Amino acid sequence: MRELPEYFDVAADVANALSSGAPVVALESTIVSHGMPYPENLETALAVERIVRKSGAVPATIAVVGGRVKIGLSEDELERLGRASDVLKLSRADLPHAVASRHDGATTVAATMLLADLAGVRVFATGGIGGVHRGSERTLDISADLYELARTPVTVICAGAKALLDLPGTLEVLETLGVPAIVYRSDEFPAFWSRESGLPAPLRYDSAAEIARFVQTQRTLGLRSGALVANPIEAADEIPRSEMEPCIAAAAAEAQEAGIRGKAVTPWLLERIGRLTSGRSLAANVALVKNNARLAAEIAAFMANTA
Ligand code: PSU
Ligand code: MN
Repeated sequence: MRELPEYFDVAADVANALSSGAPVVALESTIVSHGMPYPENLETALAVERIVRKSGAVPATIAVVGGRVKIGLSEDELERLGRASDVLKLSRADLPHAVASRHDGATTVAATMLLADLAGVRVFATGGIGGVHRGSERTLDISADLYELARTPVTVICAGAKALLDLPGTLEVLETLGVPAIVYRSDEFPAFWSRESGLPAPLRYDSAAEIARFVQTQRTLGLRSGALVANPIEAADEIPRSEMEPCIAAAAAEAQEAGIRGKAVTPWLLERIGRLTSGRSLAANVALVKNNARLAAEIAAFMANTA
């Protein structure tokens, strides 16, 4: 394992797996503190860790607790992040503040990638990445997740970008930044709660082995960027696009009306859409994260074999 700053705590099972070359899957914590209500957030986080283990990899949920960077969280720490309302939402820009001022902070996709890379974890499962917000021509709100994917060599397994975003714009920016967007077993880029977005898959692979080989080739080409793997939600769990779209439009209009800005936008919209769908969007969100954890563990196993 690499030399890490004093304020890093790497869980024993994660450290063992990393030093023996066994597969590890990073998991984020913003989805716990800001993406889902309690207790569903905690139940989901624990269930996702179990799925990663059952699929043959070691889970490493990443967060900042009392200013210490945790690569792998205890159940008590997960509970603390799931219950508290004063947990910071940490992207790349906020990370040093949380550490230096000894705060609790949940890491977004961007911050989780950055910390996973420092610790030597190369595969990361989440729900949906941040992206280009609708109306970005006015607000310039584009998630730091996209820029992180461009510069940090971690493979991120998600269910697409959250459909409340501008999906064509998000794919354009990924292409501009040189981030490969691979869709697993579909010709269409998925829209988080829905399998379809109407947008073609930039790249398609049908097996974890092929994805591992792609990432290996990125490295031998000297590319230091990450890769995005979009794993469509299972048909049985999805909410069709036609049903989601009116809820998303209503929530987005209300957010604008209420003057919601910056970091608050994504958590606010997720909560509002949860209410508008009477909890169905939350159930779909839970299902897709579990689905991503399984695929991530499989990819991590192939990557460990070719390390
Ligand atoms: N995926 C989910 N729920 C979430 C998020 C992703 O299913 O809450 C979080 C991720 O942490 C992602 C963040 O990085 O939302 C994006 O926030 P923003 O748009 O402010 O960059
Ligand atoms: Mn933003």
